[in-house]
Amino acid sequence: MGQGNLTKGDCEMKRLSIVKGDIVKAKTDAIVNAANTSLLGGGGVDGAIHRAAGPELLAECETLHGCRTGEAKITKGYKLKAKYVIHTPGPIWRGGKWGEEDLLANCYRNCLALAKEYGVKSIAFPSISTGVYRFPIDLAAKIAVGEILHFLETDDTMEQIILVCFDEGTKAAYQKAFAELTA
Ligand code: AR6
Repeated sequence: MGQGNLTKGDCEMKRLSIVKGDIVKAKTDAIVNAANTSLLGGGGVDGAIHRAAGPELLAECETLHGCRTGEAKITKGYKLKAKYVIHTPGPIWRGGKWGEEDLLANCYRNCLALAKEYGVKSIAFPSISTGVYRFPIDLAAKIAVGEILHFLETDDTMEQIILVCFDEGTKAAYQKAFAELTA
C-alpha cells in the first residue's frame, strides 16, 4: 500500500487519500486502531493490528488503563511498519440519539491532535465504528472526511492522511462524502 498503489481518483486532494487495503501494511508514521475502551484487543481491525504488532503491543496497552470513547492514546508500533499506533474507541451505534456523531468526530479530532503532538507526518485511519459497532457508513464517512478536511485547513505539518477502507462499499462511501464535502 502507499502512494504507488493509488488508483486514479484515489487522490483528489494532495494530502488526503482514500484507498482500499489492509491498514496493518500501511507505511505511515502512525496507524489508528478502532479499539474498545479496555484497549486490551478484540476482533476486526483491532485484532489484526495486535496480531501484526506482536504481544509487546498488548503489554504496553495494559499499562494505559483503558481509554474513554472518543478519546485517544498512543503506543509504539512494535513489529508494524508504523512507528506508532493511536488507539481510539469509537462509539457503539445506538440509534443516533446518544451523542454518537459527536463522539465519532472526537475520535478523529483527538487522534489527529495526538499525532501532531508526537510529530507524526503521515497517518492511516480505518473506518472507525462502522464494523462491529454498526455506525451507519454514509454518516460515518461524512464525519470522518469532514473532520480531516477541517484539520487540514489549519494544519501545515501533516503530509499525508490515508483513509484505509477494507471493502469497496466503505471506499465508495468515503469517496462520496469527499465529493459532497468538496463540491
Ligand atoms: N484494515 C483496515 N480495515 C479493517 C481491517 C484491516 N485489517 N479489518 C477490519 N477493518 P471494526 P469498530 C474494517 O469492527 O466497528 C473490535 O473488536 C472493517 O471492515 O474493526 O470500531 C474492537 O476491539 C470496518 O470497516 O471496528 C471493538 O470491540 C472497520 O475496519 C470493536 O471491534 C471497523 O470495524 C470496535 O468496532
